Amino acid sequence: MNRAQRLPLAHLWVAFAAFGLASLMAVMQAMSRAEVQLPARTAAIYYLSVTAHGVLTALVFTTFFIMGFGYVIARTALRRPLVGEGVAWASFWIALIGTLLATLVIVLGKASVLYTFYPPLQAHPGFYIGAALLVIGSWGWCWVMVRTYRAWRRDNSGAPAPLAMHGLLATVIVWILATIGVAIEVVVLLIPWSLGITKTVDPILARALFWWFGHPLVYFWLLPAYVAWYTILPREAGGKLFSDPLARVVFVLFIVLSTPVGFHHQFMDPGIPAGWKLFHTVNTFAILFPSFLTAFTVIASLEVAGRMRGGRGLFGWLGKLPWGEPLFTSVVLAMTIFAVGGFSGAVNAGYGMNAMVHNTAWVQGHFHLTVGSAVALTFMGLTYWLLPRLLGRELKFPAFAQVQPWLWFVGMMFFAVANHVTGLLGMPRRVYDPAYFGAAAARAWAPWTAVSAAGGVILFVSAMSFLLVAVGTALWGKRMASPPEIAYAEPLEPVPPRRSLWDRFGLWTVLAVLLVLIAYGLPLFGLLRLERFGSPGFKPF
Ligand code: HAS
Ligand code: CU1
Repeated sequence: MNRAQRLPLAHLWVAFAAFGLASLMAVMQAMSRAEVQLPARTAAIYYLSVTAHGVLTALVFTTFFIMGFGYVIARTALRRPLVGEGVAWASFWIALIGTLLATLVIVLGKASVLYTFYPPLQAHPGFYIGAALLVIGSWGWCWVMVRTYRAWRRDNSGAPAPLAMHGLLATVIVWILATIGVAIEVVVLLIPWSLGITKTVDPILARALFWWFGHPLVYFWLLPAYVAWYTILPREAGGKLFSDPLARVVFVLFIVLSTPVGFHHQFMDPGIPAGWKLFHTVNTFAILFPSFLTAFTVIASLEVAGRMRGGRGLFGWLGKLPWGEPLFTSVVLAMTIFAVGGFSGAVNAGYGMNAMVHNTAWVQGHFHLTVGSAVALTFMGLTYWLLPRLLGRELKFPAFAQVQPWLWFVGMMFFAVANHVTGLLGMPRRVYDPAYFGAAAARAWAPWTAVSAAGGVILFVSAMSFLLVAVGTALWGKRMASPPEIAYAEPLEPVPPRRSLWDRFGLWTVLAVLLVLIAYGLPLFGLLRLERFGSPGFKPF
């Protein structure tokens, strides 16, 4: 392994450690929701566990994986060393220290506030400070990514950006816009309040700032997966990318539309005028469009691959695809699951239908299909592809790597479909006691929570198989004389040699900022002008 590989690998190992710990908690939670009487099962442990699971998967696993993957892309797609490797390492340590601090406080039972940390639930200041350090570390990553791109741009002023880097830059811009909201929430409202400097906090204002961050956060997770679907999958499938310009349009649409949609998480909240909720709804439906484009382009690319491999007839190309390759299987199953998750997302986004599913188990079903599968399963597939290339070792236990994505797929179907159904039957999310104090309605949930617990166990086996392959490869994988190179898919038609409108990141960022100012500036101003009431902090445990 040469020095350049150490930086991404350090990030990946933190991501995997977080994932392993979170998986252990997940299987206990799935059983607890089905009323399996595990030892030491109490409400306090349950909420501690749900907080740790949410933070370690949604915030730590994803962020560290994306940062590591981003460095790989910047170095290999731009074919040059990173600018500011020292800053990259410093950012890694800042993010890691923040993660360890927040995790410690959670494990000590002093921050059972769930990953959304809604006030007036109040955590120990260490939780908010740890989260802030994680974000500050990620800003260092953004800085290195942008500096490296600009150095490349100086030497290649008229050329189109390599598509993989184009997608990663979109990710960086979405992340910077998103984190401004949560930075204001944490620094101005939550840290002073948890330290006792301010006595009360305004929960609606805090929630609005959180969802300014919380929705683009989901596209910060998704866009690196899309980079893999567009630039790595078609090549690994033995084909070509169906359309390069369509992919660029998709990433640009995410830059512009990811943020001004957050009120779709607050349809049921008071204090936000209906007109603004409508504005965010229109934008939400607009942002379905780039994912429809993606569905079209990736399926077309797979068809191209299947036909290049000799597939004939309407569906004959499907059988010709490389189903034995772990990257391929993981990503295709992740995409298939995402088709279902996208459907539940569209349901969530409708004001009337949201009233039916909001705060029910449906929502946890939705996000396990999206971030928990479309994204996480893609990242697992990418790991099977990346580790041999970064470590120079063959994948250890390849049979496990082949079966693991299928286990994830089956486990997730059991888990998430059951959660969608119990949600429709009225089962709340995030509630420890599934018997609901003996309520009659709760009895209808029991068969389904058993299915979802079975799904949880299958997912756990899948997660452990993944970790076994990753750790096994690092420790015992056979050294390769010449590891495969990191290379990206060619488009079906050559990319025009001149930089196009879709590569004008400055222009798209300005448009995105304007939209954020309209979507948040005015309603936040309105909220601040209302008569202010605050809440003291609550610590139920
Ligand atoms: Fe969501 C709640 C709306 C996408 C994550 N979402 C959540 C929460 C999370 C989350 C974590 O409008 C819970 C937050 C909390 O804790 O309270 N979501 C949407 C919409 C989309 C969407 C409209 N969500 C995501 C993604 C996520 C994610 C992506 C993570 C990565 N979501 C909502 C709403 C709520 C919500 C409301 C609030 C609910 C409430 O009341 O609390 C869209 O972006 C979805 C677009 C996707 C598609 C699918 C396209 C399909 C593709 C694959 C095709 C390939 C195939 C393979 C089929 C339109 C691209 C073929 C295979 C061959 C072999 C050929
Ligand atoms: Cu959202």
